[in-house]
Amino acid sequence: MYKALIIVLFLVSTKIGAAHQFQKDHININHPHIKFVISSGPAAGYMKIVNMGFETDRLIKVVTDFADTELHYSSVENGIVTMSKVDFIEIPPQKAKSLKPGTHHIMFSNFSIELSHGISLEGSLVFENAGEIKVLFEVETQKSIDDHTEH
Ligand SMILES: [Cu+2]
Repeated sequence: MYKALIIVLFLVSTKIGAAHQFQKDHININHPHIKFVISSGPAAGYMKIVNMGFETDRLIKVVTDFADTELHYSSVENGIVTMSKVDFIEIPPQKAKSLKPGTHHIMFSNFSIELSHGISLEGSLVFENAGEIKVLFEVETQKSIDDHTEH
């Protein structure tokens, strides 16, 4: 009985570790990662942001020392993908917002480092209410089979 319980607890904590998430106040950042095609970039950043608070919060900027960043929104019209810069990404209260291909994402450009699959890069997400949240972006090639984008 005890043995089974210990195994269950171990599995649960392992799962949390593997989930790769960061939290501050009411904001939880799940699996921040950067997908690249060529090692010099540009590359897009994706993650799931959960707002457990009772007020809307906004991601207003991303700060790194390895690249320039912009917040982007992409949409498809008549089969053509258009990307445009946005001033913020809104996270409604008690909701999760996924930054993923085909919608809001972070655009990284002018890299000062070479991207390679499996490395982690430090950065900060700045929110209007929650303030600065430090995260580690996991770097993945676009071809990665282990695709967590839909999380
Ligand atoms: Cu973009």
